[in-house]
Amino acid sequence: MKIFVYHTPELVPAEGNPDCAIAVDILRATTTIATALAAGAEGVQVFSDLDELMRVSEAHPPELRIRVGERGGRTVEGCDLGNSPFDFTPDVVKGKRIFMSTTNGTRSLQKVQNAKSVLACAMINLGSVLKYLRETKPETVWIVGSGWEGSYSLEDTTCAGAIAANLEDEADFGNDEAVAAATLYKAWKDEVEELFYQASHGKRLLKLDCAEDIAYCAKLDVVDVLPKQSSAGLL
Ligand code: 3SL
Repeated sequence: MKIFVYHTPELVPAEGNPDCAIAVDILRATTTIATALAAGAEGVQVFSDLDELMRVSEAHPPELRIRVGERGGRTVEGCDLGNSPFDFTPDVVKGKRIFMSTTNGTRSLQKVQNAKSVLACAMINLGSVLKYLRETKPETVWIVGSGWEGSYSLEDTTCAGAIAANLEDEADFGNDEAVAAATLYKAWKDEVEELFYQASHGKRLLKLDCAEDIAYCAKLDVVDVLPKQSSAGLL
């Protein structure tokens, strides 16, 4: 297994396709996706474009769909929910299809759609992703951080590093970013929540009164789900 880390979707190589691509958007899209599936959502379809989300979801029965839209941390007008994982409770999402567009996370998922397998990873489902990688042993793995509008993000690199650091005895690191991410995670693994408060998006969410979201997003292995792309979305 050879692990490559890319800090943003923009840094993903234009050529080549990995055996497995893992999108990471700790604050908060991939955390919310894992939470929604653990709460019984039927599946999650991601869109970088809001108009496309509205158009595609129109064909789905209204009582069986949830439109999720976030821009700049806030809920998009006309959507049912924003991106706080706390809103995705079983009574709200069970049996429903989620149509989701967020500022950065859904873009990174779309960017790697052609990989042989595509996963969404957060700290809260890290163990499920590690288990999948150990069982399937993909030859090449790309871990793609979502960043913020094209820039590096500390929290996504921390999670990418958590994957890489946990596999360092079983895998090779394919680029310096993988080494750096693993080093970052090992230095902060006992204070991940603290680190997230220092991240620029952590500070943005604090201004929006989302401290509890950050604390939840920093938790390790609270759900046992593996969001994996299929023709029907992430299941
Ligand atoms: O950028 C994203 O995709 C979002 O996760 C941002 S937020 O945490 O919902 O503000």
